[in-house]
Amino acid sequence: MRIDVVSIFPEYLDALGLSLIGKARQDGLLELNVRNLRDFTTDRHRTVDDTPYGGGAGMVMKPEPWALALESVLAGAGHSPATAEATETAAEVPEHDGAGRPVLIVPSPAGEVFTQSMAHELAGEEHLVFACGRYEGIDERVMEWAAGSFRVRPVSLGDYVLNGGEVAVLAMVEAIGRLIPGVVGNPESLVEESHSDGLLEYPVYTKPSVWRGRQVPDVLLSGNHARIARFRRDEQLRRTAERRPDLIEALANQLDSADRAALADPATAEHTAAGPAPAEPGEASEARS
Ligand code: JD8
Repeated sequence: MRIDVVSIFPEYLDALGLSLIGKARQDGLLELNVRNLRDFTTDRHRTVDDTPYGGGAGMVMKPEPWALALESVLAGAGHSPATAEATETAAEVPEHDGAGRPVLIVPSPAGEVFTQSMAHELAGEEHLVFACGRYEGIDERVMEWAAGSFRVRPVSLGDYVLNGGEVAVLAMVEAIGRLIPGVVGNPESLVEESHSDGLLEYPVYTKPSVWRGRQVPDVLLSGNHARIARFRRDEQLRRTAERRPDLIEALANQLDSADRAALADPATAEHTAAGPAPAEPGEASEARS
């Protein structure tokens, strides 16, 4: 997969040189290029913003530097930039609905919310381009113009306001990049994680089995895989019902009787999440403190 990012703070994306994504780039599983939008300005002050038409607070990002930067991305990927008339008639996109065109993701609080299923969808693409806005946003005509050469998708990370698109791009590139075959060492772990089965993931524990008086649920020490699987499923159901009832709603017709039992009567699940160990003789247990 090829990823291009355009930003006025290219250093923000340096984090994508670390960890799994950094290794995927070294291993050639992912090619990622970052361009500084200011390199596509033509004035000596490298101006990328101006006042908003219609008034209002803040500044808006100028269209021309964006067009020059995105044309450079297309040229870099061997795509011929769409000619003006092509953009005019973007509506009559050739019959193959432009599947060959790169996807231009424009992070925006006004975008479609990013999800794990969108991450899977985008992980199947050859070429993703991310346009990181700042200020009050990018002149809207840029997205209209870009539709002649890209499949344009405004995407939001979630219902809160950031100062720009860079943080959203960091999150999206990580969520998408780790789904590329070979990036995550053991693909098994991709199967078990949150949102993979519509439920939040179960709690995890490691040594020591008693830590500061707190025991690991002993079912996990039992070696009985069926009981362990049931315990974990019940924990997933309980957490999801508590923290994300909307997800339980969405899964309603996929829950079996054991699931409903766990949801109906939390106590049924064995040894719910780790609690204080029974007090040693003479030792006052925290719980009572
Ligand atoms: C891109 C400029 C800042 C937004 C005035 C604050 C995504 N989930 C998300 N929240 N916010 C963003 C986001 C914010 C951005 C830009 C994405 C470009 N800003 C603007 C409008 C209000 N300032 C985002 N993805």
